[in-house]
Amino acid sequence: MKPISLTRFLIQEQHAGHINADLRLLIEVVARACKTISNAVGKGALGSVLGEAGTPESASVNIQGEAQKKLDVLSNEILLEANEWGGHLAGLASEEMEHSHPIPNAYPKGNYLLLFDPLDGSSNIDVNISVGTIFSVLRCPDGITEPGDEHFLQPGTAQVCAGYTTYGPSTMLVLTVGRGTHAFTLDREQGSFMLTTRDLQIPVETKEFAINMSNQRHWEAPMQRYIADLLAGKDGPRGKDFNMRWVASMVADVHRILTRGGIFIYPLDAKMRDKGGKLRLMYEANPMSFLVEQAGGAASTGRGRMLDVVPTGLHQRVPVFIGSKNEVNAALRYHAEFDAGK
Ligand code: AHM
Ligand code: MG
Repeated sequence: MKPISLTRFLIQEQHAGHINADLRLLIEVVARACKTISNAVGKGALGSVLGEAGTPESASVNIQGEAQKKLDVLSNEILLEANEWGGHLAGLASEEMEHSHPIPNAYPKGNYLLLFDPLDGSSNIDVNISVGTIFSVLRCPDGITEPGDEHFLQPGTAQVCAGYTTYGPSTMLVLTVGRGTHAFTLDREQGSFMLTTRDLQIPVETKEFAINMSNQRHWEAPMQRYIADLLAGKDGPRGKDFNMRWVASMVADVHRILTRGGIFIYPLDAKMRDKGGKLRLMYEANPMSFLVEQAGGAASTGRGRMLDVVPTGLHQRVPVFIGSKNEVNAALRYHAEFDAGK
């Protein structure tokens, strides 16, 4: 079969009436920006892009109090610059910016809002392990031409498109516009993303989990019990042996799950209880949940469907349980039983 480029795939989606021209342009622009980020990531030390942003005397810190890497800042600039002038957006928001960024009046404006984590898995940049970009697309509410933060606060069910790019041994773009989840691989010679898997399907059952075990002593009681039962293997209540993986790049962990199943968990723990969790709802949990649901998986906060969470802040954090449906549901049962006092 003739290979299908992202451009051709999107034109087919547009002709079928599934997306409009603006959304097609938006996705193409994000994909192009991701290719630029992929080039920067790929150069590594040769491109002088590794290490912390700022100076040794004054390190650069983002709004969430996290030290910024040079590549965090560069990737944010690449996405901002690429998306500002095309006429498809009303505003942007990013993990690296305190407030949303309305499209300047000098440029034409569109009806979409774009949110992104420009470089997810920052702790892996300097050690040459996969990192990625995550993005989510919402509609700008009717009649709003200069959106503020509050206009981005829509539940995940309102997303019209979500995706991520993983910068690993190959660069891949994984995308949904609400009609399945599809994977594209960057052909570096051609400079084009090519469709390599249509309709990814996450196996319903799994024997693999992903969690940062070093936080175990800080977890809530139902999490302690759930993971203890997984670790007990064949002889425990779950009756099977489980394997564990943790890349510490959500993009890479979720990509593995979209490919061969599994459950990814970043639960609430005592250290971050006040913040609500570690991962961010609007540009990490929601887009990943949309992609995973569209691939037949499930995504939850441990107590409810992720996509139903009504957001209260642009940088709001949530606990995340995402992946193979039966395993996500199993984890939910432990929480429900605990909450019911069992
Ligand atoms: P980042 O967006 O600042 O890179 O943080 C998010 C990352 C996720 O990709 C990953 O799952 C998690 O943080 C790893 O956290 P930890 O270092 O606590 O294991
Ligand atoms: Mg991130």
